[in-house]
Amino acid sequence: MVTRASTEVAIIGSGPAGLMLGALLAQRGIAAVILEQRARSYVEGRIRAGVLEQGTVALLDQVGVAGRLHREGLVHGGTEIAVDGARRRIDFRALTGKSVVVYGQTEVTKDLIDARLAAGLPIVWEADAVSLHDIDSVRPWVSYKRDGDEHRLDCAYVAGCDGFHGVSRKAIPARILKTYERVYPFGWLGILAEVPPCSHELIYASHANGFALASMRSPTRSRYYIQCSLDTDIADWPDERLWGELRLRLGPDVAPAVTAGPSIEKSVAPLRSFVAAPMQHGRLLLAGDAAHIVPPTGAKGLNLAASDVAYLATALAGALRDGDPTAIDAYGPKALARVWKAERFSWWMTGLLHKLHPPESFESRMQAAELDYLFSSQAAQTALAENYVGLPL
Ligand code: RFL
Ligand code: PHB
Repeated sequence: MVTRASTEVAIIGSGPAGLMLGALLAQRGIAAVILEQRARSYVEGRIRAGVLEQGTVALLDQVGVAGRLHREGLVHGGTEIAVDGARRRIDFRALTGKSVVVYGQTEVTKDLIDARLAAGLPIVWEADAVSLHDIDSVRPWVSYKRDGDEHRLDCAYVAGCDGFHGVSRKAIPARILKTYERVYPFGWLGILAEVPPCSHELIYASHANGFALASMRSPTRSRYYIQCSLDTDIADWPDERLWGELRLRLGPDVAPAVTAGPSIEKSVAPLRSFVAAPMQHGRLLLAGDAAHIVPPTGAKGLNLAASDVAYLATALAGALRDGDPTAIDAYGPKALARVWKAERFSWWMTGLLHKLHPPESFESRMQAAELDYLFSSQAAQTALAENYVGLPL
């Protein structure tokens, strides 16, 4: 027996894209059901991004879930770039008038889930074998299994917010979907620890041994990363070795401020740039990591998910409330224009700060010249700052 239900928008995935879209649609009186393959505890436990652009904060404000963010989030008016220990502060506020907020993706996700459930809006956890049907028609539907039972959800539109490994993008025929990709020949080894951060702002460090990043989640919780090879085995990186390498790469001024402590989480993430186009096919609309991936260097992944769904909510409201189906067609091109600029910035910042080239090569001299230019030119610092704080929505 198949249990049937219907809604206006079937949202696949309860990451930041799916949850924010759900909140924006609810605000416009549009019904949506979120189908998530994982359990709530798993979704709420995933450690990922940490930096929110002002535009992302504004969206969370708009949907009324930014209370805790404003209490606990750390407002950063700048960041530091360190090159072999020499430091330069990029003053976001002076250069752009804007700042960013350090508040974990984990917390954003929890806040959105709590608000959605408190409002009595549906999330189906542990939805297995989610599959999209008839997306070329005006009556698409989604099938899934839960506890072994078969379900069918009829809808007007499907929002594919199921991340890079989800099923939605794969539902677009290969002859239509074009993908653009760069896989970087290194990863990031990350550590989360209950220790105070080494600085009140983030430090992005370029060092002969490779990139390092000092970040944080709160005044008592630190998040650090180092560039590592893709075949890194975390067993080879006991906490003490990792703290030592961080101190080395961050430089002698910062090293004494790095408080070591036991890791709460330690993992290796590969770095990738990826864009899939178009972001719409028939009644299927992709948003967030389902459509594009950036390397984390520019802190853009979560923020792009937010800008996508801001555009998507407007497009869906145009189609479903204002009777203007062409509103949907505007979504993909508008989102992609912003996505490509964030891809460019993330790729540029990755190339600027990572060890990529042999020491005496032409490319490594170009990289050194670019860093020197950044340190000495206000125009170059402004270009970094305006991209980092987020291009306009
Ligand atoms: P998400 O967060 O991946 O959420 C997708 C959701 O869809 C669910 N799902 C399915 N549900 C139903 N059926 C299926 N078949 C499904 N397949 C998947 C998943 O369980 C999940 O709940 O995508 P979204 O919403 O687009 O949000 C994007 C952001 O999460 C992402 O851009 C950032 O977290 C990227 N990212 C980072 N970005 C930064 O800016 N800074 C970082 O430090 C940073 N670290 C990271 C990251 C991404 C990582 N991934 C994807 C593995 C670290 C990691 C490990
Ligand atoms: C993080 O805190 O996890 C973080 C911050 C900035 C980045 C990437 C990750 O660019």
